[in-house]
Amino acid sequence: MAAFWSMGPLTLEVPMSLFAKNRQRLAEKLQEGQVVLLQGGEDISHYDTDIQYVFRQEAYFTWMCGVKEPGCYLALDVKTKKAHLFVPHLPDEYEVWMGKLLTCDQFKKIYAVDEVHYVEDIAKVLKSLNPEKLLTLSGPNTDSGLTAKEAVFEGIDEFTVDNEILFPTIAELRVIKTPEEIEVMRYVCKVSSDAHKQVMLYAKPGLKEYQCESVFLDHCYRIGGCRHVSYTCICGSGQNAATLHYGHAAAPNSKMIQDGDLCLFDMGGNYAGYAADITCTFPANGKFTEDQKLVYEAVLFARDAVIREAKPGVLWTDMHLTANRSMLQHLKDGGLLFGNVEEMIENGVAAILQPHGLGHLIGLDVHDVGGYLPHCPPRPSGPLARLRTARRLQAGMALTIEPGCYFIDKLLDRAQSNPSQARFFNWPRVESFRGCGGVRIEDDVLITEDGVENLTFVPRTVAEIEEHMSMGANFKSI
Ligand SMILES: [Mn+2]
Repeated sequence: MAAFWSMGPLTLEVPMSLFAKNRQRLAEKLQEGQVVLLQGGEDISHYDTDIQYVFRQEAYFTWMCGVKEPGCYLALDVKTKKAHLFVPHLPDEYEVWMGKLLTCDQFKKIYAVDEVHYVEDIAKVLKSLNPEKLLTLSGPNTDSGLTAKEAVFEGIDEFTVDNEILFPTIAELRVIKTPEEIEVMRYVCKVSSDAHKQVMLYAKPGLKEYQCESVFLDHCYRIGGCRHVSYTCICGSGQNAATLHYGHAAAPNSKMIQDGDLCLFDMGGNYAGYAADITCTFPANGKFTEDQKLVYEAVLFARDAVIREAKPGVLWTDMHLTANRSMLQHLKDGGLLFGNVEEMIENGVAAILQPHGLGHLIGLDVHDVGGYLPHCPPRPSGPLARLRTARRLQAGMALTIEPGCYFIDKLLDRAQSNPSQARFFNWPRVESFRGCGGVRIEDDVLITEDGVENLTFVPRTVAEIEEHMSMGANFKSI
């Protein structure tokens, strides 16, 4: 029987051939005589205690083999295309605490790799492969500024190591998703979409934000088998919707939701390492006010414009501007802004209302790798500098499309005191929106040969949201 990873009946079976294909794609980009060596993640303790964080595998390692245990290495011999997995040789007494220890042979079957050895034999085994070069992974993550973890082991000094070839090669391969990877992304986006729909049914004034978060986590895990979410849930209601990364330790989704609040909930499950990243904004009481509708539809028009225009060959920076134009035009039509939309963009008005980029690559990392590789357009300066990539779209890329409009006091104050921006705002009208938070609409999409496949299935128009919520706790006892 073919090997697969799953969380049991009714969850997606992820075939190990997905990872074999990734190794195959990598080997095709490299030279005979090269041996790739990746080191997986390690268990991390809470400070000085013997309690560990629930382990999450490092994403490049997942991409190569899907191995879920800590403390492993993977070698890929380019000449033979053979994958050698190295697992920790755990002492027998670990069985008491961890259950039966797997043999190398069992690991080989579970992960469908060619050979399995113990980590202690790594130098010996690699030597027997006689590599001209050992390729290790080292390079910058352009979102975090941190560096990928480079493999090390005792005895590595005896090999010729190259740590420059591998990083741009794998990062580029990770940008283009295979059909097998797309299946997993469809699944995790569907589970996350359904979880958002459950939250919208459950939400009502009088609940605390974290109770909504809890419903999301429950659905993703209980129904979808997603043990993890892809990032800390952002569940902002009312004014908190204007805090882009609300939900952090100092603001743990603990406000009581009020009648009249908009809820901006940005949450995404994670399955087999693959991330979803979806934002829904909806009125807590199930009915938009006219003002809420105006802002919501400005953002929705921006999303719709990008979905219409995104396709291979198009620059992501142009998609960002397309979204800006649609949103600003709609706000102008609604009486919030005055003047020429192009002049607004030139003067940075879009970034007052939406201080973040249109979206980002997504995959094994929620802000996925490959945004600014050496062969790609560099990070723009000015208002587009926040974009996590400036690339031209290609079929097989997965991205988020997440325009937003927020009423952030600090930025509005800045615009008000800057004459080149202040002249575009209808201040009496804009002032009445202060404190109302904001709107973000975030979909996860796949770039296809001729456009976009939206992997997100949640109510999006005002009518769809109100209809969905009419079946929920505001209107029925559920
Ligand atoms: Mn996102």
